[in-house]
Amino acid sequence: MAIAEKSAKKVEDSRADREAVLNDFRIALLSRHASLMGRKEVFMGKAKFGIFGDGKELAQIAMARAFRKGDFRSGYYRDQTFMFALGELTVQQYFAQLYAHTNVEAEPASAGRLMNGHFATRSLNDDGSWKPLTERYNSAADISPTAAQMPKLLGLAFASKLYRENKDLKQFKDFSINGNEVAWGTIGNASTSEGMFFESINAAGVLQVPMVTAIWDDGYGISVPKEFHTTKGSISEALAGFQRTENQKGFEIIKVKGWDYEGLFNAFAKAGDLARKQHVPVLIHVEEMTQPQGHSTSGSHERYKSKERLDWEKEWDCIKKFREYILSRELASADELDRIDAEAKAQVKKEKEAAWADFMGEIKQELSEAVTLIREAAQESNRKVVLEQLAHDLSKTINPIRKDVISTVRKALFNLRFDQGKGKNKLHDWYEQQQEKNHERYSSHLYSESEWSALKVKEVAPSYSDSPSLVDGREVLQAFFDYKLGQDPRFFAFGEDVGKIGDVNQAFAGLQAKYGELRVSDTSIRECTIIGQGIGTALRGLRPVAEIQYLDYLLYGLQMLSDDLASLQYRTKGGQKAPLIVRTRGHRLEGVWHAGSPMGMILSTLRGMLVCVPRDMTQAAGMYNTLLQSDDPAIVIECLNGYRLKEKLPENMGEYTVPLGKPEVIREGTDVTVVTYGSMCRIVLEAAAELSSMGIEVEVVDVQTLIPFDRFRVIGESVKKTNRVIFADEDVPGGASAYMLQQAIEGQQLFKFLDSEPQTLPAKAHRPAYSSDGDYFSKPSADDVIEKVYALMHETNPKKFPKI
Ligand SMILES: Cc1ncc(C[n+]2csc(CCOP(=O)(O)OP(=O)(O)O)c2C)c(N)n1
Ligand SMILES: [Mg+2]
Repeated sequence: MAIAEKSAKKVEDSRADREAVLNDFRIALLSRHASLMGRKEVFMGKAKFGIFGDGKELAQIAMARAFRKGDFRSGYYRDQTFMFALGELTVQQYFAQLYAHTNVEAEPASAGRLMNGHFATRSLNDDGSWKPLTERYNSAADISPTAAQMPKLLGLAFASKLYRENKDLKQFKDFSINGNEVAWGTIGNASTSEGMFFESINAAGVLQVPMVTAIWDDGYGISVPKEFHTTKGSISEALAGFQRTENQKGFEIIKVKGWDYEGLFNAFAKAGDLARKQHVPVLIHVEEMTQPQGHSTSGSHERYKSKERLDWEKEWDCIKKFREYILSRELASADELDRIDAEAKAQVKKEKEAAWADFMGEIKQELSEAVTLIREAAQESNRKVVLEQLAHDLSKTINPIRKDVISTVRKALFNLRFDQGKGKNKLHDWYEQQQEKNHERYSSHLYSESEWSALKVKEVAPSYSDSPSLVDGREVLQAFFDYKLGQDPRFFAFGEDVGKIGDVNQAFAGLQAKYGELRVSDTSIRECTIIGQGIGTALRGLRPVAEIQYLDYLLYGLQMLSDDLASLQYRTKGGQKAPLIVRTRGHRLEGVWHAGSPMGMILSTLRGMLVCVPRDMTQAAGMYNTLLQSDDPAIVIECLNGYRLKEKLPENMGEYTVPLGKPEVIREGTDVTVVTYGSMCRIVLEAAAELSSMGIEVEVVDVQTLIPFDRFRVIGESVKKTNRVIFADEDVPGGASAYMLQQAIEGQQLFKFLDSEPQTLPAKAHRPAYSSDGDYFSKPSADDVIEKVYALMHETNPKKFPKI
């Protein structure tokens, strides 16, 4: 390059540099003013709660500059500046979330379903199909529990490893370009005390995945200072042993100050580079951050911070230091910076007002329609005075919310109960239309609403040759997994002992040798991050089957499933999906930790996931096939005592599917319906054979899936015939048997068909005691079923069935 050219480039560079720095300054101030005004909105009563990112602006701008298309963030409520800097969040959208605007265009992260500070980008089109993620900046959908962003972060990073190292995945360019994507995590200093933080960090070090974890260290977790949270009061010092060395893989650990503009840029650039190119996990400990407004709108930090600390925070505020840096480098004058500040403030004010007007506009429109309709109905009613008063009060509400409108309409309808007029009908119709809209606003997308919903997968029955081979149950599964691994490179399975030995019951036996360690892999013992690994990879278009070795150990992963996976489609209103399948085994074997059947726990914590309880491995394989063609997340609980039982091997492996929510009548009968599932099916069938010899014909219904539950009224049809029903299972009293009773009796309005009280037959309330006797005295046996059914028949006809 000629000298003249060189110096021209230098001028060019410094201009670009100056403009970039001033733009960063503008974004920092935009974000700061959003925080300051956000807090005021809460105190004015326009929003219920606020938590803001003030004091953390600079590091987030640095992180945004190192972030590339295709990358993913998994972070927490402080990250507004990062989202602004990437252009993935406007100030108006930010305020729309603060107000809980239910319109998805206005508030794309959660459509008003989450309180402010929960960031997310939309990975899906409106029809549930994927957008090309490699052309986008991606943020996983935040959740509130501290550190719960970490397990999924591991999975997001692990996906890059799979995309890079498995050549059959190179074709999926919408999801990854050669595994070049970095997963960026953010977490507060105090949240690093959580077990899942340590579990995720350890797993990332073992797996060597491109995961950059930035710790925003402001010295506190609400009121508690970091000495109470972290050994040595420093997470980077506590984790120093994770530092990689020349000879040993591990983490790169970087320390930087939250007010050091250049230091932050270098730290994040270096971290991004290392992770992206070499798949080395990196930890960035960002110290000396502040909280200018305290933790949240729920309290004031003057209560627990000393005057010295508060003064220190003022002095070391990152925006103040940034300003000093710009002035010292003479990149702009004080006047120029003041002007940028004033402009940022004006912009925030304008966008905040637009967000409020938009939010209020919709509600005011509904309010005005309701007032008009109540007044019209009042004219024809002898409750005119009351109704007019209701309409009047509603019309005068300051800052009305939707509840004010709908509640008033309902009160009006209570008052109109004796009226027959047109006005009442119009009001009623309007109310019903609104309730449909409100269902869509507040209750849609708990399950997939796309064309790939598991409920829409075509049913194909298993077919058998004239003389089918009789094989161990585990071999049926093995045949299916073999088929699927060969058919879909996105499908992979992992968990404790899943790789080399092909799981403790050998359904994957030999498949690692055939398909490689990336497809069928062993993990360390870490249920919580096994689930996170599944969620993160599923968020990036892969089809994981994450194994929890025994159902009793699901508890370790349950929190991730409940808080994250089960709520994902709901809390993003269909903006993200993670069709993870959790495979586990339970119900009946031996002892307190290998024979549990905590189905009620699953049912009440995992709404949003499908819950499959196959009675044998043929049904299980068919369910996996259904699920792997769908985009719903699910859990499949196989029968722990079923792997060595003989089953007929279907001929059309990989083709046949089991429809979800369709119970099967596995024995016909006329006297009593026994509804059950899983390992209890065999026990109830055994009892039914014995009862038949006593002159009682039991109809046995296997529900097959608890969610969805009997979409075809199979139980109802059976009860219409028998007029008696027992719900039997191995859960505690009031657990899944009570759930089935509620779903069937209330859901299918079976009360009128019953001649006897509906009953449940669960296990004992305690955990199952060890050994065969422990099982017999803890869980329902065939004898218990016989007694229960017989007692019902005795009550009906004591002559024919005398007391035993
Ligand atoms: C599992 C769980 N426990 C408690 C809380 C309540 N909580 C919310 S934020 C917070 C403090 C977090 O502090 P830190 O990680 O340092 O983040 P900071 O707010 O300081 O940025 C607590 C205890 C929570 N959200 N989740
Ligand atoms: Mg903190």
